[in-house]
Amino acid sequence: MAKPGQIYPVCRARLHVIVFFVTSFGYDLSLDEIKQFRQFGSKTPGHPEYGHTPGVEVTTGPLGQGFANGVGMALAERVIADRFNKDGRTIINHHIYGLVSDGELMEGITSEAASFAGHLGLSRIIYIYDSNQISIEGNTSLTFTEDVAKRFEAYNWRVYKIDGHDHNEIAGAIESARNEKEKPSLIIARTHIGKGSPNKQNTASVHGEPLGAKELELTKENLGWPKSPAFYIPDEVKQLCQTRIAELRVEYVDWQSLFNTGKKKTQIFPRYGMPTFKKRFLKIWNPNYSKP
Ligand SMILES: Cc1ncc(C[n+]2csc(CCOP(=O)(O)OP(=O)(O)O)c2C)c(N)n1
Ligand SMILES: [Mg+2]
Repeated sequence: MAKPGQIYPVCRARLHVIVFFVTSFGYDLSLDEIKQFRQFGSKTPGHPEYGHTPGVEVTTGPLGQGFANGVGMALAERVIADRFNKDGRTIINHHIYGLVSDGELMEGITSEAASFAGHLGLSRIIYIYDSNQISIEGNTSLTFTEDVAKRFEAYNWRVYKIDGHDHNEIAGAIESARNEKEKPSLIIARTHIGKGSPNKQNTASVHGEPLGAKELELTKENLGWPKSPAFYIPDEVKQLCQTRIAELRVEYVDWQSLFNTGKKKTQIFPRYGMPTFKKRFLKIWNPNYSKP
């Protein structure tokens, strides 16, 4: 899962955590890439790229684009499931998770994509709205006072409201959303940007500026974290990742054998055959694509 709308405004600390997860799950992406954050040609760009960063299908930059990408991915899940899940084999069966922000929900593209997802009832979508009520210019009360829950209910979405810092509430809402069969889900999580920072919590400066050495120290003190190293990941988190990787390895092997069983029987993209489909599709998607 990545923040769909934008990778670039993610502050360095959060990006560090995302890169940690991507590297932990076996992708070839080092922490040094953070130093190239938002640089043209780097592996952590601030603009849309496809298949560029290991472990990341698409990067974005424009707010709302990731929200819409996720809707496309959810549509693909249903279309492909319809074609592949034959003869009692369920080989396509996944959810699309996303973290979306105030800025994203302000964008027009989000409304269009949300309306379409609600119309089709793409219930595999589970988006968590990081409702910190702070955007780049300050408090969202400056420009954004609509009732997001009512808007999404009107689009035919299931809406939940939770405290975004309460782990049990997060887990409970995700569980309910996973059981939802008719509508996409939006979990509105009330959060506080820069939580724990004594002087900067709930301020717009946390959005893009580093906290600064002094405030970082105060924040860590306040949270009861060690002051060094600067980028610190608790052992429990590392352990959790290791356990999950082991579980996913087993799931992956099981999935491969399910996929390979009866592969010949399942006609993939019967109109064109997969190679032709790929060739045509990739030509449109990437003009430099040259493989036959
Ligand atoms: C279409 C578009 N317009 C403007 C921007 C510039 N921009 C980057 S982040 C941001 C808003 C940040 O606030 P929010 O989305 O609430 O993120 P948070 O800081 O709360 O994580 C804006 C306006 C952009 N990236 N894309
Ligand atoms: Mg915000």
